Amino acid sequence: MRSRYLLLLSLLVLGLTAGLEPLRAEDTPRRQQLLADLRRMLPKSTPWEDWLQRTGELPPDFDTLPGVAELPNPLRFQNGQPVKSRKQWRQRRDELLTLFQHYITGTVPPAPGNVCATAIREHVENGSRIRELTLEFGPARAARLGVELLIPPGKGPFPVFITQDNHRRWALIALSRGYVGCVYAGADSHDDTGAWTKVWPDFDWTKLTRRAWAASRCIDYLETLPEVDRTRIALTGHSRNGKTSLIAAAFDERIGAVISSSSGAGGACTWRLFSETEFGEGIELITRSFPDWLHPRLRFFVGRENKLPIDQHELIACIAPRAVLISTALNDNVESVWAVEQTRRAALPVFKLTGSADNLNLRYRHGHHPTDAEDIESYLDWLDGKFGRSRRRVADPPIFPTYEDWLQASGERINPRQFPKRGLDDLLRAPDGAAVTAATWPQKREEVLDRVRQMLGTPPPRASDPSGDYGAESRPVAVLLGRDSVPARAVKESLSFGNYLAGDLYFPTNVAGTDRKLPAFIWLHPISVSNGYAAGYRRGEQPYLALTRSGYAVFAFDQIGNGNRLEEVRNFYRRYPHWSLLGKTVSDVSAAVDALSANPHIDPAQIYVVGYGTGAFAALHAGALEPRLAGVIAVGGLTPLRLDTASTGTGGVARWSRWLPLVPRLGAFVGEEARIPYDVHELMALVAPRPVLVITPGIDYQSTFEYLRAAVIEARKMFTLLGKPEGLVFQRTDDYNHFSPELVWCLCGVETIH
Ligand code: GTR
Repeated sequence: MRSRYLLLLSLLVLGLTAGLEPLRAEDTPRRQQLLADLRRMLPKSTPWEDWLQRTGELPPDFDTLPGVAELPNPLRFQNGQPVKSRKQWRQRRDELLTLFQHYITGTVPPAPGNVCATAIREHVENGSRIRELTLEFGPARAARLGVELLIPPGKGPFPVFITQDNHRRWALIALSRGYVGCVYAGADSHDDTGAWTKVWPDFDWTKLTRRAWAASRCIDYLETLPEVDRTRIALTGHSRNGKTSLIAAAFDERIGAVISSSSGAGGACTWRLFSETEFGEGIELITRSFPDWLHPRLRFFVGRENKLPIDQHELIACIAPRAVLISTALNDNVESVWAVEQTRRAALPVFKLTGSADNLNLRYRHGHHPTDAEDIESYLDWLDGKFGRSRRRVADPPIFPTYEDWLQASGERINPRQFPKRGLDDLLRAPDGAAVTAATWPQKREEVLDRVRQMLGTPPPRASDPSGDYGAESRPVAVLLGRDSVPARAVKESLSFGNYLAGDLYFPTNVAGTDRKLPAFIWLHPISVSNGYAAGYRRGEQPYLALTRSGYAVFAFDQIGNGNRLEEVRNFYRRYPHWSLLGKTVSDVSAAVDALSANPHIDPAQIYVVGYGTGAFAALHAGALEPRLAGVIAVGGLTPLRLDTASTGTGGVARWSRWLPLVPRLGAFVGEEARIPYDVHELMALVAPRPVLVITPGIDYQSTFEYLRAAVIEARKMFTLLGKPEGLVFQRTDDYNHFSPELVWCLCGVETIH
């Protein structure tokens, strides 16, 4: 361990580390410009400004860093070479830990080697020994750490359950289960690690990293005790302490098992898949709200998560072959079930390579962020299994179906070669090659619609429903999902619509009791697993509330796989193997139109759909397929499908099909994108002449601006043909990809994009 730290350190000092961006003087003006842009886009963070000032650091020259939208393969060195053996994995692990220190955790000192216990006080309670002590270590033994041990009756050796100060009651449960509980002062409630920055001034480790390093110092001491079984040392912590625990386990191989309890962003959720785009905490929020938790350098990557040379699944991979339990609450805004399942999927190859495929487990609990005694008992059940104390295996299967699950459930094998190659230029050509006219468009339109429907799959029979109270979201569920309160001047009407779905209609108060009919928006949220239509994390007002305040009716519901409908996704493809999740969402939008059209406060001729991220993709499909929608607003994340090849760096059509099988049939066209039967410009044209507003953020790695512009230009030809050239509006924001408060205001007509 110690020698590893020294190795990492010397690599850093010598600047030989692979993958760190080269510093070239000629790039400086560009990097200064990048910083100026970031400063303009990001909300102010004084600690970050201070750090910039102090260090003179500039963002990396992003053009020199490869863009990887999907979770990077941990079994590939920075230089692109594959990791083929366990021995090579050891080298790769060193490389990863060095990169983590650079971008996330800061640098850590070598193990001090001189840990000793002082001020030991011990008493006995019901046969258990309660020992309080102070560890001293480091240069001149200047660093101190308060520790409490809860030692079961008997001689041992006992397995150990280490946790941070505020989880002392967890350690009591561990004691009851025959573990030595070790509680250390590395939490907000009691933190001895803050003073260490002065003891080791040459290291830029962050708060969570110091606390992680503190767990290792506990182990230095524990290893000297005869009561301790040093082969069975576990560490756990919740939330911020869950992040700490993962960092500790990644760096310290003496930790045999780690439970990441709702660790979220900077823990078991990756920056790529739990960013503001997924209504997750993301880099901007976490580095501003908690500026000392993680390295300030991370903030350079806001909106450019694809450029981060590492991601959190690789921190977990560094723990292999040791055991990891990722414990997650289904509706906890701090985390996301889909994100942790992707983390597991991407880290698993390392566990397989190191012969421990069964050691990366998931555990789910219902509800929100807190845990209770049963959760901790079950963490111990899991530990007992991993430490050979019981034969029980505690692990939950994933909830989200994968592309492979769909292949299996549907039995479909699509041969993309049977589909003709198409560009973006066939919109105005009839099947016989003739130019499409306004008169022949209805016929061509049907043909295009058929191709869209074919990809979304076969919908089951559907009948309409005017909506009603029975089945509406109850208040406890609304509280759980963070949408129980409504601002002044707005009212909320919860109702059940369509196939027994819960939706909420928000009105400005001044419409109640009048016969005014309002225009309405149907709000389509992005991937937002924990909280559905209400963003779990965001800066500023919830979009649906801002729209309501500006005078619109807004209808919001959770799309399948999100919020109150998270678990509905689990068996979807077993139930409807030839349909699609996106097809289901489009059908739910139609059901929402049924409900809104029957509502006395709504003008049925003015029902619009507004979507962000995956919601924007869904909104365009809904606009194309549901003629009663009056128009579409689509924000962020769009690239024409046929041009979205591996070279765009967006993640390609795999992100609609393989990461999350929204349209699984698209998955067959990965590598054969030119043969995809329909495309984004056709969806826009299908909405014409009804208005379409496409907004693309200036920094959006899931969207290729030039390609999207080409699609808009093509689609606009149809708007022109139908006499409404102004019906298709394309705007680019001077911002990174998030649904910012400023953007919402702009949609409301309050401010325009600068
Ligand atoms: C939140 C923070 C999360 C999580 C949590 C906690 O405020 O945004 O990342 O760590 O605190 O520690 O309880």
